[in-house]
Amino acid sequence: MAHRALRYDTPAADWEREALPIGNGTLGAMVFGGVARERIQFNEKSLWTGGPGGPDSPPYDHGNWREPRPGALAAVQRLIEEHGTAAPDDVAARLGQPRIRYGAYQTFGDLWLEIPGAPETPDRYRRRLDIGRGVASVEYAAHGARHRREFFASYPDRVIAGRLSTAPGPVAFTLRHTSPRPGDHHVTAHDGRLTIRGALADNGLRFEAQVRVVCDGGTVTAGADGTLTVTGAHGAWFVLAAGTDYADSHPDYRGEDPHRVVAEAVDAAAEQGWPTLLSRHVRDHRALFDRTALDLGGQAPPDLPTDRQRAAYTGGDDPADRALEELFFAYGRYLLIASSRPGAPLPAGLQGVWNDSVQPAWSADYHTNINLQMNYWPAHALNLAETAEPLHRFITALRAPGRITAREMFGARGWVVHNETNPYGFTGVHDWPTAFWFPEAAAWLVHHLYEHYRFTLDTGFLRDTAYPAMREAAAFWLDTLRPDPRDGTLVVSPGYSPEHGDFTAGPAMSQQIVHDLLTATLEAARALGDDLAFQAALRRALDALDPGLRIGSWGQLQEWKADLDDPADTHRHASHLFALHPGRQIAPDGPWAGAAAVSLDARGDGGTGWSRAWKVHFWARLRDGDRAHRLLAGQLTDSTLPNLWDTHPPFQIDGNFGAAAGIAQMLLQSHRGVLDVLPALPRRWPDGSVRGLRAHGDLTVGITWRAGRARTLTVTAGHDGPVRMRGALFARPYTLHDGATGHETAVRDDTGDPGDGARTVTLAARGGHTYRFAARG
Ligand code: FUC
Repeated sequence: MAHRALRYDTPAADWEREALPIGNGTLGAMVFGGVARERIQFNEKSLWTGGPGGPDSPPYDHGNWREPRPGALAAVQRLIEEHGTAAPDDVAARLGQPRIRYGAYQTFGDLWLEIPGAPETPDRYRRRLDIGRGVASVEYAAHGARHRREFFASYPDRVIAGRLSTAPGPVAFTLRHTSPRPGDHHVTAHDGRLTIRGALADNGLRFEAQVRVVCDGGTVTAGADGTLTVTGAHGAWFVLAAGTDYADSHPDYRGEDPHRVVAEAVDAAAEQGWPTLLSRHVRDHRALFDRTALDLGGQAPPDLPTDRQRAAYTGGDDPADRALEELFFAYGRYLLIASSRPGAPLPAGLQGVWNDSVQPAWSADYHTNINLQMNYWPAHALNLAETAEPLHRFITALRAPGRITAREMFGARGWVVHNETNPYGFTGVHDWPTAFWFPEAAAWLVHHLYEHYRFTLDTGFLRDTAYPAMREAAAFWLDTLRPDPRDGTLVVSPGYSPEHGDFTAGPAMSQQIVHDLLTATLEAARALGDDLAFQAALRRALDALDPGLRIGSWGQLQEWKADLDDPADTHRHASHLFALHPGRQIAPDGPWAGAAAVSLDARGDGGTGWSRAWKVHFWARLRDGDRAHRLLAGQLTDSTLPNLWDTHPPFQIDGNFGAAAGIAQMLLQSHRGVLDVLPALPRRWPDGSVRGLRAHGDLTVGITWRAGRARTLTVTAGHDGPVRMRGALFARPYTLHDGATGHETAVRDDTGDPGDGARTVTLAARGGHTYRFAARG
């Protein structure tokens, strides 16, 4: 098994490429490990400019049209009907508008620890991130003493914590805060406490951070310049808490002043003492992290630094390569735990919870034409369901502003959000021609609410959270789908396949997303046994809907309803394959799979990090494990930084999450109502095991395999009910035990799957029971 740590033998010189991330879903920090100067850049998720609260003129508009535009949408629809396409520039001129007060995620600044008498060149320098415990550390020797620092972000205690120790002592340092927005806050220091308090000039958002320093022996002195200096201590530690008065409530997006919560968090943490704080953190982290483990038989030399391991990686047969793949999988889970936990003010954005800038790329926002969605692909499959809670709340909070956009722009019921959004309910449009129009985003987001139900079978969640948002998103499409004069089917118009081509009526992705939404909403309504008139309306729309699946002149799955695809086009978005993943219209042995493969071949194996990670999923769903692995290997060689962050470029975390989820997708799938065991195992992974994967139907699954064949399968059912399963394991002799009774039990043998030697069987599972299949011989 891979070492569960990233390790380096020099301090980080660069935030994006080398520093190491810690986080508790709300707070994030990047640890540099400098010897004479430790730098800890930190974030609080809701420190965002933009939105309401700024000057009255011009007021924040959520991206809704500032002046009514009667007939504008109809004119674009007519243009498309007459000419087949409309140019993005023209549509943006008619339907877009310059974006105002959109804002950007902000760094909270840096904590610096100046260490007097530190050596120029220490001995045995080690910088590590132990992802199994969630602890970053720095160690070195100098002048006959060993120096050690540890840092972590505690979810239960809502602080970032750090400790410095020297054996033999003493410990001494000076701590200060700096910010790239020097004018918007004051820093005060007294009684071992640093207080950073201010308000963003842009929107008046109030923010506060406090640091409390605690030392064992020695003294802490407060400087008039806002510093705290520790001298003569045996050891010293600090805790940092931060907050803002942001709330996800439309229209003012303001809540409680952060002072009380921040002060309480640092005081309570300081009160506890370091050992308790650390052990509470490690226990909390491991409760999530240890649920899942992947073993591909990887092995890396124990002292090989991670940057060198990554640089040497070729995606070949070397066990060190497999060790990196295992680590990348585990790191994706680590990063999700660190950047999204229940109660966090916002979900994981383009950079998770991390950002060192006041003007990050794309504002480090919430792009909803793939990126935010990809961030949460690992949440359920990788057994971290609770990390999706901030996403669920974010989606719920978009409904109020999204309803206004639906009404004002489309004259429709329901709610929408377009290509990207911010914490302030930006559900309307801007005017970047190839990336401003995407009302399908709401439908794609509620897919995640329904997935939560499919994985957990939590009917309370379905009734109270998922269904109301799905129903309202579906109502929008019931009002806006239009009969296509070409063939009478219902289509989305204007439709735009993300970041690509012209505006048309009924592009594949638009149709497939709407198909997914209407299908899921109908299923949900049936599961709840309610809403019969709405069910009938959904059924009628589905019957008339163009499903967005069409095979074109060169055998490709068409991206547009007319055959416009260029076989030489290698654009990173492959949006027309939504039906393959995350949708479920395309089955690997069904009529569209071949065309999907033709399209994917033409698009090629390149692309940005998220693009490759999506392609890992596509090939896994086509059951081509070797091709999926090739994409994963390409991501590790071309799109991964020394600290194993995904790079678009720049750093963009969706690729990390997408790759981890893609590995799971190669080993287990359940989206079509059948538990597919080892659907896309690559030849590079002949022997291995995985445990703690989750599948639809409230199932937890473990698999071991040898020489490319499953040897054991354990399935723990959360609910009573039939579990259909498919795999080569069931085609040869095996034993099956019910762990709860200890008895042998049996399955119903359904079908053989011609061609690949797999069979499908059905187990009558009992909730709480674990079933173990073991190949014989
Ligand atoms: C989408 C992508 C870009 C980038 C941006 C943040 O629009 O097309 O590649 O990832 O999001």
